[in-house]
Amino acid sequence: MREDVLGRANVEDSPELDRYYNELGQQESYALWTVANSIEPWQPKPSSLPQLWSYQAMRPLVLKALDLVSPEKAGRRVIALENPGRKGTSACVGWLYTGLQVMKPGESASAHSHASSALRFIIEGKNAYTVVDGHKMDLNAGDFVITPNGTWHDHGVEASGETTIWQDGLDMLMVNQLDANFYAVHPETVQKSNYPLNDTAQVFGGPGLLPAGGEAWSKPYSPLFKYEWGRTYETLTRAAQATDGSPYDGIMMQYVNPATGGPVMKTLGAHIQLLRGGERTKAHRHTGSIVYTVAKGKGYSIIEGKRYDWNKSDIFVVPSWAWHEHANASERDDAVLFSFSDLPSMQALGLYREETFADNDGHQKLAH
Ligand code: GTQ
Repeated sequence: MREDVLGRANVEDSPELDRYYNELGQQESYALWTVANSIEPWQPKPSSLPQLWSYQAMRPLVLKALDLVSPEKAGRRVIALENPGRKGTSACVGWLYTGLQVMKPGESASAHSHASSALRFIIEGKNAYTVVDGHKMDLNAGDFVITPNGTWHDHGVEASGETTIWQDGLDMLMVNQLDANFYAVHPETVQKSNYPLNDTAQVFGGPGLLPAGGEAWSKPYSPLFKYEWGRTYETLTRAAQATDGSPYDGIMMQYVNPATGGPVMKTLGAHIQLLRGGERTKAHRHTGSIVYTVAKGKGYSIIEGKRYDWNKSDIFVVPSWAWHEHANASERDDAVLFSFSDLPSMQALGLYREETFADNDGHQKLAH
């Protein structure tokens, strides 16, 4: 890819150069100028495409897996979402992975750990649970839970519960890119739960309150593990009574590690945002890839000039540096978007950048 710009590679081909490139190839080397303009783009050029997965279309396919494979055989019974621009990479956007895991009452999936970090957002069901390093939590629709880097985790649905579908989000593809992943199977299939049910949420989940003194937390991830939907939604609606939030994000909250105020895990973060009735945000773009799940309501997002209409539990992705803006389709009811992202990685590595859309009162023109 030649570019006729001073400071960029612009070397014309010739038979002599072709012979030279062949010689270099034989020594496992190459001339930088043949690839420089591609490997040093002027700005991020994600091959991931914006994409929306309709829950209405995915749900029956996910439920079908219940009759086709057992969690014992599958390890995890998950239908994963792959970006159409990234076939073969297992990525839903950037180096993020997401999938819909389904379990019947009484089923469980065995305990393991990995160097990658995972999170889950419960889409539907009742009385599911996860055990993270011996801490057992019950999970219901709208709950958000983390299983950080290196922690043992297993999960299932209580016999008294209902078939549960949750969304898994992992950084494993990014960790694999860095050749840093490890995986281990727990010596016992199911971890013993050593603590009272929901203990970390009980101890660390107070509103603006943390245990004084003794119970300090020094691990590099949130001690809270679980963020319950009821309190999360209440927090959003209370904030909406007192602030207009951001013109780009509406009323947006970050799930944080209460011990630091920072993201829940080092690599992956998560947000929840409320769009009030009739609200339409302005467009912005930033580095970092985002996976959105519609937690409540209906609306649409415009991503790189194309409109994506969404309904409850739909999942859609915004690639890095893609313009995006959101709208609530209802004038009366609020809409809520859950999202997870690699923003903590971007920030930690000093790669975060953001830009607002200046023209047209902050709104993209729809491409036809
Ligand atoms: O539960 O840790 O969807 O390791 C994919 C890989 C979930 C998990 C997935 C995993 C997990």
